[in-house]
Amino acid sequence: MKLRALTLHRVSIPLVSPFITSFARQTEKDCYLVEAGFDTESGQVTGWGESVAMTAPLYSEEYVSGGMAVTRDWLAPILFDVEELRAETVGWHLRHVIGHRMSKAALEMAVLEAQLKSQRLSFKDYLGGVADTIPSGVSVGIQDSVADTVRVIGGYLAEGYARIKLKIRPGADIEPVAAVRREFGDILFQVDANAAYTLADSAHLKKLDAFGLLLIEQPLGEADIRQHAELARVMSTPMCLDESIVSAEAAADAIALGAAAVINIKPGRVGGYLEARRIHDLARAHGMAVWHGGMVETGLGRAANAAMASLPGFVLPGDVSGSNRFFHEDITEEIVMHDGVVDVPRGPGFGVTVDKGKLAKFTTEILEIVP
Ligand code: OSB
Ligand code: MG
Repeated sequence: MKLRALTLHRVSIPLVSPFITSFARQTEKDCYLVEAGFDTESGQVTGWGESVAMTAPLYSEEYVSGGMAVTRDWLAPILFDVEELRAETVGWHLRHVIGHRMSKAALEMAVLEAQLKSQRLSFKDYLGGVADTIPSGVSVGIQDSVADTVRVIGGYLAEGYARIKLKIRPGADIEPVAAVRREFGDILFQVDANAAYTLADSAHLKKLDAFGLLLIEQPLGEADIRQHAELARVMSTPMCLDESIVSAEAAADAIALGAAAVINIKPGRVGGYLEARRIHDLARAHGMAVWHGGMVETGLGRAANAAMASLPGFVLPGDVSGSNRFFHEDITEEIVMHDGVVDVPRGPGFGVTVDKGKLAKFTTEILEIVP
C-alpha cells in the first residue's frame, strides 16, 4: 500500500455527564481522527484511526494539539516516503521518533484499517479473536458525595454492566468503596487511582484490602514500577498497572519485578494495537490476566477495542462500555452494551463507519497533511 492522503479531523463531542478522575474533569471528548487514503492492490482504500491523547498532558505527556503537530511535522513525512506500507511495519518506520506513542498508534490504526478493508478481513479475524461478545465493564468517575457514588453505580448495575470500576483519589477512597460494597454486595468491583498516591500512603491504601476488590489500578506514579512492586508486597488486593505500561518492555519489567498481577491493556498508551497484542501474548505466556482499558473512545476506537478484547487472554471484563455511557450521539453507529456484553464487530476493518455528517457536526479543526 502507498499512503496518498492524510487528514486529521479534530472533534469535540459533549459527554452525557462530567467524567472526573484524580487528574482531570472532562466534559467533552476532544480528540482527532486520522483519515488516511491509500493506493492498494484492490484500488483506493480509506482507513480510519483515532488518537486517545487527551486535551491536556495530565494522563501522559501526550495531548491533542501536540499529537496533531508531531504527526504533521515528523510522523506523516516518514510514512509518505514508504513505498510498501503495511500495518506491521509502521512502528518500525517510526522508530527513530522517541515516544509519541498515542500519535503513532493512531497512524498505525489507520494503516491497519485500510489493509484489513482491502483484504475484506475483520480486525477480530486478523487478530485471531475467539469471542463474539465481550463482557462490558464501566468506569465510574469520582462523584460529589458517597450517596451520589452509590446512586450512579446503582444505575449502571441496573443497565446490566458486568463490572464496576470506581475512580479514587486521596479523600475519596475508603468511604465510597466501603459504601458500594455494603450497598451492592458481591459485585465485580475494582478501583483506579490514576497515580494519585505515593508509597508513603501504603498503610492507608492497605485499608482497601478489606473490600475484596478485583484489583487496584495504578495507585502510584507512571515511573514507579519498582515502588508498585513494594506496594504489591504489602497489599493483598491484586496490583494492576495502567499508566506505567508504555510498551512490551515495560510490561516485561513489571512482571519480572512483581509490580503487576494484572495488566490494563490500552493500545494507544503502548504505541498501537500490534504492541498491545504483544503485551497480551507476553502476559498470557506468564499466566497473567489482562483486561482492556478505555480512553473514552468514540465508536471507532470502541469497535477496535472490542475486537482486541476478543483475544483469549482478556479474561477480566474491561472498560469497553456502550457509546451511550459517554455520548448522546456518536460519530459511528452506536456501540451497544446489552446483557452485560458488547458484540465484537464482524465487518471488514474495524467494522464501523465514520458518519461524515456527524463528524462534521462535531469537528473543531481539520488538518490536511500533504506529501
Ligand atoms: O485510567 O483508565 C483510565 C479515561 C481516560 C484516561 C484514563 C482512564 C480513563 C478511564 C475511562 O477510566 C475508561 C473508559 O473509556 O471507559
Ligand atoms: Mg486507569
